[in-house]
Amino acid sequence: MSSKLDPMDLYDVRSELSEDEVMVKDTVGRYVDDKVIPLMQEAFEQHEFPRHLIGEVAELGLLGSSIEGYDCAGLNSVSYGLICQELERGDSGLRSFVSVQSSLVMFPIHAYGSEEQKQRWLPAMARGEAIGCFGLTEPHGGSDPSNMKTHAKRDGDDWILNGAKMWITNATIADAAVVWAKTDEGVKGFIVEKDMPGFDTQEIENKFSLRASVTGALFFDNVRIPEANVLPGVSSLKGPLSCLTQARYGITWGVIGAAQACLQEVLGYTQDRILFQKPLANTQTIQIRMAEMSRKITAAQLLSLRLGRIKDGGNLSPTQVSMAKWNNCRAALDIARDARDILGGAGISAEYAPIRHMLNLESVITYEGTETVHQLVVGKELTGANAF
Ligand code: TGC
Ligand code: FAD
Repeated sequence: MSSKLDPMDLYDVRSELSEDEVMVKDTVGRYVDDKVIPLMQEAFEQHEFPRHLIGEVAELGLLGSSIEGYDCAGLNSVSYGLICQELERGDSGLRSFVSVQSSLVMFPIHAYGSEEQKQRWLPAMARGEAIGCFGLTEPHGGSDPSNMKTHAKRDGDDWILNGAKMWITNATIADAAVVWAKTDEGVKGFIVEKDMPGFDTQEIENKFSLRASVTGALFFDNVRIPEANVLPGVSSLKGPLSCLTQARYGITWGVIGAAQACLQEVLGYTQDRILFQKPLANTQTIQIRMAEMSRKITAAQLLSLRLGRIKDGGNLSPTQVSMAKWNNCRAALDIARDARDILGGAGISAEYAPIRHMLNLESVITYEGTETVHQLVVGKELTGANAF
């Protein structure tokens, strides 16, 4: 049987995309094939984020791509999703960089910042000349940010910030950190600049996951922050949680790319691997396993596309994002683990993509709300009972 269906897109999701969306997908896809995939194995092995990619993704308009104005591309949500998908087909580390810069740093400055803050940071961040990070998680427990200890007190026209944040993407390379802290006036967002006295960062070494991404800790010891660096538009946990909704949405697409890279690898490998006088691809169990991968990818694609259309329609519920973040991360991680196994011994080598994606996805299923957090968000929606 010869099939005309695209093995990476069995339900022809591509035909549901507008011309502009197809152009975004193809442009980023070509970039990832040419410039990203060839260097990711080494970057992962070297435990290094390839920083020269920042200028390239900026040049392509991928930073803050959903923002209108401020030198940003003003693309719709489906396009942002497709960008995440194509980048993560290369590596979750690069997609993480773009997620954090776009959804967790530029989004809150755009949504809650003053005009002066927007003018100062957004164009520079879109060009990749200023890098941001997002500090919400603290060492004592990230799932429950309402229990944050980092706090700020007014002192004349300034604020004094104390505390620590942990597991922060881009921590040591950021020019500005959007840091969430408790105050007497509610949870507020502070733009902490890298040279402010009392602000320190430390890289987290020895990660076995997201090795091609910078992760670190932030420390605040009586950091004096001028009022001009406080986001005026929000004073509650809704501020940081609304940023998470943006980033989680992108992740639902991103992990599809990682899963596609794994399926692509085993589709090729099993054609060439001859065992018991026939290609591995001709055995029933291998076909069932790859069909399972395709089923999960297809379901994830349809979920994210529908989610993107809802988001572009302006009616997105965080619960819907939780469902897709949970489903798609679980699917991608299961696919990566199974692809690793189908490669046999070769599957433990970084020369093949699945083990790198598998290790990365262990972070992706944990950050931006663990699987359990998203299951309990859906559970709360269904029952009305808060089980956290
Ligand atoms: P809860 O009482 O439910 O809500 C407080 C207020 O916030 C609103 N809200 C949301 N708004 C927008 N989006 C969401 N996802 C929202 N979730 C809640 C809510 O309506 C309420 O508003 P209001 O007006 O009534 O005050 O808050 P809770 O404290 O009970 O928390 C609920 C829970 C557990 C779901 C939340 O704390 C949570 O999501 N925890 C997980 C934390 C998390 O995901 N952290 C991620 C850190 S950033 C990160 O991982 C970056 S990785 C980057 C990368 O490299 O890609
Ligand atoms: P915990 O909250 O301590 O959870 C531990 C376990 O308990 C988990 O399995 C969890 O599911 C489970 N659990 C929690 N609550 C319940 C419950 N009620 N019932 C049952 N089980 C429960 N954070 C940022 O702020 N900014 C970043 O840029 C950022 N980047 C990251 C990059 C990487 C590589 C990683 C690994 C993390 C990053 N994070 C970032 C942090 C991430 O969001 C947290 O790791 C995540 O939210 C989980 O928090 P935790 O690690 O403290 O685990």
